[in-house]
Formats: sequence, C-alpha cells, structure tokens
Amino acid sequence: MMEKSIPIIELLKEEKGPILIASHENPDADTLGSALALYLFLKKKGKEVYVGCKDRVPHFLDFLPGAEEVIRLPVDKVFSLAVVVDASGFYRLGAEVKTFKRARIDHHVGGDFYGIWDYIDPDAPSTTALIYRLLCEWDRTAIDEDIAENLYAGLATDTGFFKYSNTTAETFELAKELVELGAKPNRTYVMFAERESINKMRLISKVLDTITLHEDGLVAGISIFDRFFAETGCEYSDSEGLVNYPRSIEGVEVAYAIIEKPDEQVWKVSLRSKGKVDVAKIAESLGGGGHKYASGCKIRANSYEEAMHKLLSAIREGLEREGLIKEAVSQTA
Ligand SMILES: [Mn+2]
Repeated sequence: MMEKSIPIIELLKEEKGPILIASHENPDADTLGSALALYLFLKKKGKEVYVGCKDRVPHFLDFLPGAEEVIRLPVDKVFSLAVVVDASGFYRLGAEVKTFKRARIDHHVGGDFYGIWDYIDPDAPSTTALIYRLLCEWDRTAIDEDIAENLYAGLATDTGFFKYSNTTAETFELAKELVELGAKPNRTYVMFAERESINKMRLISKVLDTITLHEDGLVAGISIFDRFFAETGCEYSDSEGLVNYPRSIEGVEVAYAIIEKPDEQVWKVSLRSKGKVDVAKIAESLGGGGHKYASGCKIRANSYEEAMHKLLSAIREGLEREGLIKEAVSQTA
C-alpha cells in the first residue's frame, strides 16, 4: 500500500490537551465502536482522552470493550479537540460540546466540514473501516483484541453482517484482518442477535401489527407509537433495526419506520432501500440525511396523519425520480 498521510493523525499525534471522541445520540455499533476503538488506541498512546455520548450505552452495545468508560454528554469540561465519529456533524451529538478544535470522521454523504483534518469517505462500508485505516497508518501493532472487536462490530452491523450491498471483497479483507487481530465473529453475532428480551419480542409483535404497504407494494413501513414502549417495558433504543421487517417483504424497494418522539415533538423516521431508490435524497427532502441505502430524518407535525402524509409524499417523489412509478400528473391525465 502506498504511504498516505491522513491529516487527522498528525492532529491527534500533536495534541497535548484533553481530547473528546464523541458518538452520535441513540448510538449504534458503528458510532460507538468507532469512538471506543479510537479512544482505546489514543489511551495507549498516552493521550488525555475521553469517550462521550449523550445517551446511556444501550443493552445491545454494552459488551463492546470499553463501554463502561463512556461518559454522558454534556459535560462542563472544555476540550482542546473533539472528534465526532459516524455522524454528519456535531449537531448529531444531541448535546453541547465545549472545544477549541473540531474534527469529523465519517462515511456519510454531505454534512458539516470542520477543516482539513476531517476524514470522510462515503465509499467506506463503516466508519470503523476508516478508523482502522487511520490506526494502521499510525501504528498497526497497537491494535489489540479490544480495539479489533470494536472495529469489527461496526463493520459487521453496518453491512448487515456482510449481507448489504456495501459488502465488497474489501469488506471481507478488512474483516479477515480484524479477526486476525482478535475480533471474534461468532461472539459478536451472538451478542447482537441472541440477547433479546421478552419485552423486545412483545414490542416487535405490536410493531408488526402496524405493517402497511403503499405504492402497489413498492413501499412498506411500520409505525412505532410512544405508548408501545410503556406497554412492553421497552426503551426507545429497542426500536433500532425494526425497519428491517418491512424491508424483508418481497417486492418492497423502500422501507420506513416512523417513531413517535413526544419528548422532542417530532416523528423520527428511518428509511431503507433495497438498491433502486436513493433514500438519502428522500431523507434530505425532509431535512435529514444518510446513505443511499440507509437514511433518516425527523418530521415535525401536529398529528401522525400529517407526519405520514409528509413522509409518503417524499417517498413517492423518490420513486418517481428513479422512474419506478409515473408522476402523479401523467397518471391522472
Ligand atoms: Mn456507520
């Protein structure tokens, strides 16, 4: 491999002050795995480093090495440098951070730019893939089992355990290297897929009752009302990944999950594409963002019906853009 210089490495190497590595709110394995891997590595390098997240580490991520060291944001401390990982900007932290310098490591398209130190590659299958590249350039021998486990967790989950269209030969190459460095694929899978609670099963049951098809079966979605959490003893984080149920239906191109968030007075939406439709564009038209195949946004509306109307209109426009359905005008003509 050619010698590359990644500016963020120089910035981190030179940093003498306190560093914060921050994951986005409602963390998933890629953001937290990235944050923890970088945190553990920098700690080994003798840096004064902290790893932070607005939310408590959810049950499904509590096995990630170093998870118990995550501090809850916001904090009073003023950092010299803060790095946000796997997020399109600091606004995705959901908490204020006091810092002199900001940087971003991410694989989302678009988003905020903080300077030449930002390390962004939308072609990377996961942000942990970028962190791995970065750590290899710095000192591959410092990547221990715990770091490898965090990196592997982000790679495995962001590729749907090597099933999604972002899975390439390079993804397996990377997975192979991480396994050689100590990641344990079976353990990771068991931790993610076989630690569900009975409450979560009851939540899934309620959510599956809401499955609806639209646009002649090209679109399917679920609605998750706030009362479902209280009724089943689940938390908001238990809704993570449920969008894969409507996605799994034959013929569906776009899947959505719409989740009531009364505390923020919004409806949170997750969008998934099976390949033909760019759901990042749909999310952007609603003020959100993401990748071509996975994106999200928040819809402000006075009622569920109003939120659904906004969402389905935006999805319809997305289908029209790809020529999957004819524009409404020509249909009525
Ligand atoms: Mn990611």
